[in-house]
Amino acid sequence: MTTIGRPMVLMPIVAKCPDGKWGGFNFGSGTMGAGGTPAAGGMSHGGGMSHSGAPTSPTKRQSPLAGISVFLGQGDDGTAMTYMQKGQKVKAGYYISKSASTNLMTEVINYRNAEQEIFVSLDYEYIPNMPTRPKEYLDVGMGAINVEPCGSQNLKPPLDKAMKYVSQAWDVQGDGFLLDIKPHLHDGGLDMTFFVNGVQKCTSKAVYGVSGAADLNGQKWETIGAYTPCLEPIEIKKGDKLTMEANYDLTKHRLRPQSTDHNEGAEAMAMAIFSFARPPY
Ligand SMILES: [Cu+2]
Repeated sequence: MTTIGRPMVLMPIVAKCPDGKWGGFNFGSGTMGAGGTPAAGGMSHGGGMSHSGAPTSPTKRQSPLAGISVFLGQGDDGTAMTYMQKGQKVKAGYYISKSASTNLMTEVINYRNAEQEIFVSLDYEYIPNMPTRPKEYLDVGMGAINVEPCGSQNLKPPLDKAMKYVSQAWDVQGDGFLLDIKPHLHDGGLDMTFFVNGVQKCTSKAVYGVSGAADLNGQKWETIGAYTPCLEPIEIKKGDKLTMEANYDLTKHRLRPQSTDHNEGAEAMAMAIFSFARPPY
């Protein structure tokens, strides 16, 4: 979900690839709007996300998609997104002026060979009556990091054993806080752990079966419906290294079916979505 009329806070987190190019998912001027989804935190299932773009400049406020800013990007139902929780010391918020308009883009899969009516709904909490952006609140943007920033985002975990994916280091190029970092895994994923300079900061677990189990060709199929939250803001500073680990085990949870032929064996993914709160540079 985006708002229009507000420049996006660009992510100061980049991955340098062995070939000298820059990895995905955070977008500099070269990658944004180049055919993938413009949603920095959004899922890019099949989006053309190359890893050839210019690095994000933490000092450059203006997004190439001028005046469009990601307010919310989710890959899964069931887990709220939080800019600020009760008692949080880091004051952060996404300011929406009364003249802003919003835009929603969504992608759904229909596993039944029949028309279905769907509803997209959003519950939100907000602080009312703020005619201007309060200076004491850090500005926020949305970003994402991926375990394989230099390769394909589509993973193929083994069918018969557990598999741990460890990311290369992502380089932090500006100071701030990661808020509410959460995984985006596909069915089969168990959890994801985040590290700053090798120090473990949080583990988030996939929660299966939130909306019950489906019957798929006579077999019970539970899908990921939520993640346990990482609610403590994670401070990051210029020069820090950010890494992540993702665990898959297809002996515990099956992959979701392909949308094309409904056979088992769609791809897996391991990325993390977060809000980034930063002081003015
Ligand atoms: Cu995905």
